[in-house]
Amino acid sequence: MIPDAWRRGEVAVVGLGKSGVAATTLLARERVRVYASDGAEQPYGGGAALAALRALPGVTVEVGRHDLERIRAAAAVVTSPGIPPGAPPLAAARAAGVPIVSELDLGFRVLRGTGVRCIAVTGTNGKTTTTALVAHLLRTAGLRAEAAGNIGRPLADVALEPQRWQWLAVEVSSFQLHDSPQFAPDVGVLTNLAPDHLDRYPSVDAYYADKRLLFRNAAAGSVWVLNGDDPPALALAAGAAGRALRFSLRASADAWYDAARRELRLGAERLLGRDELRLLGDHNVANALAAALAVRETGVPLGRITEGLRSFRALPHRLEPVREVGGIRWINDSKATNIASTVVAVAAMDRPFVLLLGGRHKGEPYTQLGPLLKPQCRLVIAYGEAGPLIAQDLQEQVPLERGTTFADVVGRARRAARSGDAVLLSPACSSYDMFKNYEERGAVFRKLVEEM
Ligand code: UMA
Repeated sequence: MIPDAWRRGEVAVVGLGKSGVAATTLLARERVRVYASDGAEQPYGGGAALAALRALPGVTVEVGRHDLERIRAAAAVVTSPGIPPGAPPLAAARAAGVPIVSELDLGFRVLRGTGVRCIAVTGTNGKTTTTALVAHLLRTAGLRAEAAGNIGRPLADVALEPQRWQWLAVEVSSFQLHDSPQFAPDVGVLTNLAPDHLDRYPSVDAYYADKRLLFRNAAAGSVWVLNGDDPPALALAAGAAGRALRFSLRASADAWYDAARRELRLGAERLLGRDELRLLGDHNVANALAAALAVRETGVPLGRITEGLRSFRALPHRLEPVREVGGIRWINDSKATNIASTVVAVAAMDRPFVLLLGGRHKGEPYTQLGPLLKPQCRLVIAYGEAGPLIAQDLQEQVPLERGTTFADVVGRARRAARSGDAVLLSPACSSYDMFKNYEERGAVFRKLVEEM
């Protein structure tokens, strides 16, 4: 629950995107005084949300600056995932000895009191699909379950509603784990580990260290669902209290893919055939196995899990087939904001394809994509801020063109692709040079394809 010290003083909420807006509203409901600030003149949360916050008793809202004096004097700071740990308001709080907790931790503290149980999903890739799968499987089994966290709905927002959930499927990013001392899921899933977010972390180890915080409150009753094919993921969980279960695409495990029979299995039991799972790529088989294993731990019978896996469809922006035009399949994988995700998308291609690659560079070289692209990639169209770097890294290895605007990029793809091909938007970069976020990038792609 909320510490008494917070009620005696004032809590500073830093950042007013979705997380900050929900955290402020929740604190106000818990009768805590709040100073909520955002460094931008127009925070992500938007005008209507801010007006609603201003109307709450005990809440002061400031945009365009953070009052560092006021933050230093706060009883605690509640931070949003998008705020780097070194940002001035957090540095000021830390220097003044003010405890910093994440919005996730705040939401969890309040929700724990309602008795809801929690399956947390983290990892570099596949966590959103796995989280959505977990929620879908639980609901198919008739349980009251909700998906929350990095997938788009802050935990603090879930804590605000009167609805009593039995289970939460919570996607947690490394950013959210950073300041979450009390977060303690009943079941924790680690999908995989690969370098990411090198624009925010000084090293891959620093990023992995935040991921390891999933296990910080591990107890004898904890259950960990781990990727048995991913040595770094297994190493990260080594020594954590509780029971570890593994999923694998390669060998028999607690959940595994039997390649010879083309079926997904839970130990000795058959879940369903590969063709019954309507998702592209082996990585999605791994996501399905992870979700099945986690949900089986809640007591859902196998038949219900199979039913849920059969009825699940790809999420928007994640290897999402948009449309076929003139025999060309257009695929929106805008969510691929790092090289590991693009590698996964390329591996899922079962036909020649044109690849749209670009956006804001995140630190890793693109050269590693070359050998994977050679067999089937007809053309790479490099665009955005990262365009020159991508061209430099790949032009010796694959046919490559430079695009300008996003419409120009899509137009070039249309001219280059032939009937029977795919056009894959899997940019390996963040979208922030041209778009608000990856969702907007995917939506613009979809619109251009639908207008064809
Ligand atoms: N800001 C300041 N001061 C600073 C820096 C930033 O005030 O020094 C402000 C910005 O002006 C902005 C706000 O902080 O208004 C942004 O907060 P935020 O980026 O945390 O945005 P939210 O809307 O709260 O969204 C966050 C997650 N965003 C990030 O992790 C970057 C969302 O994940 C998540 O869905 C949401 O909380 C609900 O839990 C998005 C994401 O991109 C989808 N996640 C990354 C990923 O998946 O790779 C980790």
